[in-house]
Amino acid sequence: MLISAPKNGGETLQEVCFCVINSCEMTKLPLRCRASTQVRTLTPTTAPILRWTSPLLSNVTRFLLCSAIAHARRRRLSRPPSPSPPVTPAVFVSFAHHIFTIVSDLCCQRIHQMYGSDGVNEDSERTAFRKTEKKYKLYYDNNKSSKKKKKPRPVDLSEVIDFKSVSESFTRNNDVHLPIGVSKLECQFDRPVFSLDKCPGFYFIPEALSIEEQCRWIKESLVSFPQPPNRTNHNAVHGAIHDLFNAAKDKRVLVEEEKILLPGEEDAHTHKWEWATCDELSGNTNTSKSISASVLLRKLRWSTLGLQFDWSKRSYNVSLPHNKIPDALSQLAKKMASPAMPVGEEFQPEAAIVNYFASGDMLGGHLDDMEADWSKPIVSMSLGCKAIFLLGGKSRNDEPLAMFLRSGDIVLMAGEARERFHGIPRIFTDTENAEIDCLEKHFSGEDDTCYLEYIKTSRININIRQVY
Ligand SMILES: O=C(O)CCC(=O)C(=O)O
Repeated sequence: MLISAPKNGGETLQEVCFCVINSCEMTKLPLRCRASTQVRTLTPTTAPILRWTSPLLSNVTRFLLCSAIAHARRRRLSRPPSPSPPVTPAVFVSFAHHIFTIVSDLCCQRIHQMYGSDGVNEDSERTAFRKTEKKYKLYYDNNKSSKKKKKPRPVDLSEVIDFKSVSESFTRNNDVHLPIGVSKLECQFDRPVFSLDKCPGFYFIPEALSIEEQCRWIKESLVSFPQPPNRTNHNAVHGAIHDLFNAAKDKRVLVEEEKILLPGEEDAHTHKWEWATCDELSGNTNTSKSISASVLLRKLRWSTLGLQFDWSKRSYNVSLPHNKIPDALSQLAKKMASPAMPVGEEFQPEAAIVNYFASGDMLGGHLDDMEADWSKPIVSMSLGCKAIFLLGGKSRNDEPLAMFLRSGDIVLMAGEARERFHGIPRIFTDTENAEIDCLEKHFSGEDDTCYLEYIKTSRININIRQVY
C-alpha cells in the first residue's frame, strides 16, 4: 500500500491525499460514518499521517483515512513503511484506487460495527474483548526464509465452548454432565436448546438446520439474496449489480461503460456498469474500467434483505425500495426464534443481514442496537466453514466467552443478551477444522461445483431481525 507517512510532509503527496479523499467524499462513501462516528484519539501508527494531512481534511475524512490505514494493517495490506515514492501520475492513480478500495471496503464491512460506536482508538485496542479477538484471530507464521506454504499460527482452542459435543453428550447421557454454567432449556423445540446461566437471553441450538436446509440457504445467499433491490457492499461503488453469482460462474466481467450523451441531455457523461464476456471486452475500445465477477463475489461482504438499513443515519430506511423477507426464510426464522420469544408471541422477521466471510475475515466486537424492541431475538444462522463466536459483556472490558459456530447452528440473542458485545474473530477454512464434510458431499453434483468451491473457504451468516 502506498500510504506511508512522509517524514517531512511532501506538498505533492498531501495534495494527492486531498484529492483522493475528496473523490471519496464525492462518491458519498463516507456518509455512512458521518452520523455514527467522531474522531478519536489516534494510535501512534496513524497519527503521523493525520498530522501530515490535517490542515486540509475534515474530521470525517481524517477518521476515514485513519480507519482505512488501521483496516489495511489488520488485513495485512500494508507494507513496512518505506520512503515515499515520487508522485508520478501512475502512483497517484494507484494510490487513489487503493484508498478508494479500502474506504469502500470499510463501508462494506459495516465500519461502525467493526469498531463499535467507540471508533478506532487506543483504548479499544486494550480491552478484554480486543485481547480475546487477537488471541483467536488468524495469523500466519512469518517465516520469510521458508519456501513452504505459509502456515496459520497454532492457537489454543481449549477454552472454546463446543456446543456440538455438549449436545452429543446430552443426547447420549440424557442430561447428566452439562458443563458448569450451561443449561438445557425446557421447551417444546424439537432439538436441544442450550443457554448460559450468566447470559440471560442467549440461546444456542446446535445442528438446528438439516443438511438440505443448509445447502438451500447457501444457494439463496449466493444467488438471490444479493439481487436488487437488496443492497450489498458493492452498491456504493458499482450501483445495483444483477446476477453476480451466475456472472462469476460464466466468468463474466463487470465493465464500466462511459456513455457520452447528446447535447440537451442532463449530464455530459454517465457511468454505467454492465456484464461482458471476455471476448466482448477484448473487442470493446470504449471501456474504462473492469472487474471480474469472481473477484466481486469474493469481495461480497454483506447483503440486506427486507427493510434496508441506512448506514449513514444508522437506522432502517423504510422508504428505500425493498422486498419482504422471503416466506420460507420467514417461516424458518419464526420457528427458530420460538425458544426466545415471550409466551404467546410470534417473531415477525422484517429485516436480515447476510454476512459473507472469507479466510482471514473477522467481524469485530459490536452491538446490534438499531431495532426498537430488544426483547425480540436476533436469529443468527451459520452456514459453511466453522467459526469462533465471542460473546462479551455490556462493556468491552468484560472478558468474552468463546464458542464454536458450525454450519447449521443457530444462535438467538434477546433481552439482556442484546446488550452484550459480540463478534467473529476467526473462521477456519482448512480441511481439518472447517468441518464441512457433509456440505461437500451434498454439493458433489456437477451443477453444484460453484457452490462447493465458494463454501470450501467461506462462511455465511444470516441474521434475521424484527425491527419494530
Ligand atoms: O456471523 C455471525 O455469526 C454474527 C453476525 C453478527 O453478529 C451481526 O451481523 O451482527
